[in-house]
Amino acid sequence: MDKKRFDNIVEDIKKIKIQGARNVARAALFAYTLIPTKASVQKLKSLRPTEPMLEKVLDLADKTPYKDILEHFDSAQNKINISVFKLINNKDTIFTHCHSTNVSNALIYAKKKGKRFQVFNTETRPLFQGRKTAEELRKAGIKVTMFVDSAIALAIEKENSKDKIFVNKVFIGADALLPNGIINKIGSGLIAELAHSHKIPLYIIADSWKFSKKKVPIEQRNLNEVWNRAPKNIKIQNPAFEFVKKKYISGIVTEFGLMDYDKFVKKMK
Ligand code: RUB
Repeated sequence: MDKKRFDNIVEDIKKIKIQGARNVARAALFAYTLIPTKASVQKLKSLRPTEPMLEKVLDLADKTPYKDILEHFDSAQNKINISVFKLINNKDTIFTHCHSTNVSNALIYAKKKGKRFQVFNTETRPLFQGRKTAEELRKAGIKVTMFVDSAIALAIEKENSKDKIFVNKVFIGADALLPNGIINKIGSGLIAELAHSHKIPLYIIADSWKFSKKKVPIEQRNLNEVWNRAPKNIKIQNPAFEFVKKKYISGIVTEFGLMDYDKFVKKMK
């Protein structure tokens, strides 16, 4: 019974039914409680190689009570929500990419506490995590406009805006927080460069448990996600994530509040 539940979680993580650093770490931790062995830790860690938080949680799992780890996820999110609330102004248009629980929850909190803003987001090919974001935010009463990924420049560049609605903040999540920058969903690097060139501040919204001093590999995903049964002589690449240099990051919001990226790294070291 536990084996079946464990295997189902493994499959859901592999297929991105469970996605995002926080959800993956949480689900893997639960799976570990079903079969708490070293082999489980190895198996679970291998599912998403770009996830320091997954590693951290599984390393803690045999010496820290399950509920204490869960408590961290919630208390960090609550503190992040309060800092993001202060960062949002009425009438903001906030751009986001993919689906990040840290970002979505903070936006929903701000809306519930009375902030009036709208969100632009990307569909996020090939697996369309942007639809999940759009649905969650819409359900919470936030106005959402979704763009195809290749319209990123049009969505962000002021001179392209027909309706004179300008993105004035970019919020993205993170899979890994590294000394020189962050890793997040593929496309994040381009978004960061665009935001920088248009002087739109880019904020990283992430739990500090995603920090790592180690080299973090970029996960390459199954090519069928991009083109199922593609002709044999066409090469396809499907990198899941991308590095964003710290020079593009205006600030990072973690459970320690809003900080300059270098200050955050100093604190973590
Ligand atoms: C998800 C993604 C998210 C981060 C942060 O990628 O890049 O922005 O994981 O998410 P994928 P969270 O869908 O491939 O897992 O805030 O939920 O930890």
